[in-house]
Amino acid sequence: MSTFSIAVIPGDGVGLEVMPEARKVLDLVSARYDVEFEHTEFDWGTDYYFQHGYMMPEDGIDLLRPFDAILLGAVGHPDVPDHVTLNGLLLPIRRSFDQYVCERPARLYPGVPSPLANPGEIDMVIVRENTEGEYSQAGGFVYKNLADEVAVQTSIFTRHGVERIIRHAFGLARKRNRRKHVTSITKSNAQGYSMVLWDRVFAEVSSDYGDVETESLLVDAAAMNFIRRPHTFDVVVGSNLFGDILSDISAMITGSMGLAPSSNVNPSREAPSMFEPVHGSAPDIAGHGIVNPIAMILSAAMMLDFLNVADAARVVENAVSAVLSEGKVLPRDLGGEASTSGVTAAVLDKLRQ
Ligand code: GGG
Repeated sequence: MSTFSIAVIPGDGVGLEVMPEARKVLDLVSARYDVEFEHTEFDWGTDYYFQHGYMMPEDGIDLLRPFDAILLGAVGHPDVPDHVTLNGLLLPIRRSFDQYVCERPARLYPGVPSPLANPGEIDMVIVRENTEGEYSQAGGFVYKNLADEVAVQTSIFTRHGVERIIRHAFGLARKRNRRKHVTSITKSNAQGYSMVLWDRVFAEVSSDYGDVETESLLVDAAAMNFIRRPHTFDVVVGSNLFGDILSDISAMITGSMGLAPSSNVNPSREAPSMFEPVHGSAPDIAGHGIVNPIAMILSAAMMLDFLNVADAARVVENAVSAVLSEGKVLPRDLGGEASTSGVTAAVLDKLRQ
């Protein structure tokens, strides 16, 4: 029996509702696959912020470091600016543990309607650089709150950071063995330094992967082509900001944000990796028991893959796929009426069959 220690941070809003659902699924598969999960729950987030003035304690990173993996629900609260919640919890974890790979798969499951008229088969993974770029938090204010105030926000792109994420994307295209195709996203026509470095590194790295086809797109063209020809994408690699924006599009064309999982991975495994749904805390629907738990459940499946319990990960994905294609128990974002726990119950039923 393998035992994995999991740090569980439900966070805010619907994060508190989807996390118990993912844990039900993990409990069921752990019995069948001879693995044990030792969950330790952390009450960090905006309630913690209201009590203590920060989203997680000062030694929060040290407390998380010994764990095998982190499961995160969502962060964000209407009464706290989003830059406070994001920079107080999510981003320090990604950076401190060098989780430089963010994978955001987008698959159009059979039976799930896409808002596109002719989507074809959509099965892509967005590989988002996750520790630098536009999210580097380098900058500051001058004359803050005065009439002449100035804000400077610097994007930092290092050759090391760009090369390692691009290499990861090529490795993933080989591993998926689907279309063996990598699309690189930049805006190098307008951003003549950082994105030109990215283009150069992409060209250099691609010469080491002669078996993988490549394409380079400006981010605006990529946004258009996600709508026009989504079936042509396989692995898409982009910067922190572009990866974030494009993964909202890829989630919506495959049915809903409620289906989009993600991983934040440190491939060296020298620090824990984190698994979270792409969606945020959704305060508009939080507390009603109607949020779709599938993005969180699929994020837990990505964690199973990372922990080398790949058979269990496939079984969970197949159970979700069966529920979606059957179409009898669907959450509201997919046009159904099932509750959060009702959707999970349907997934658990499939897992038991
Ligand atoms: N599920 C995590 C969450 O709450 N994400 C909200 C968000 O705004 N994330 C921004 C990002 O991933 O960069």
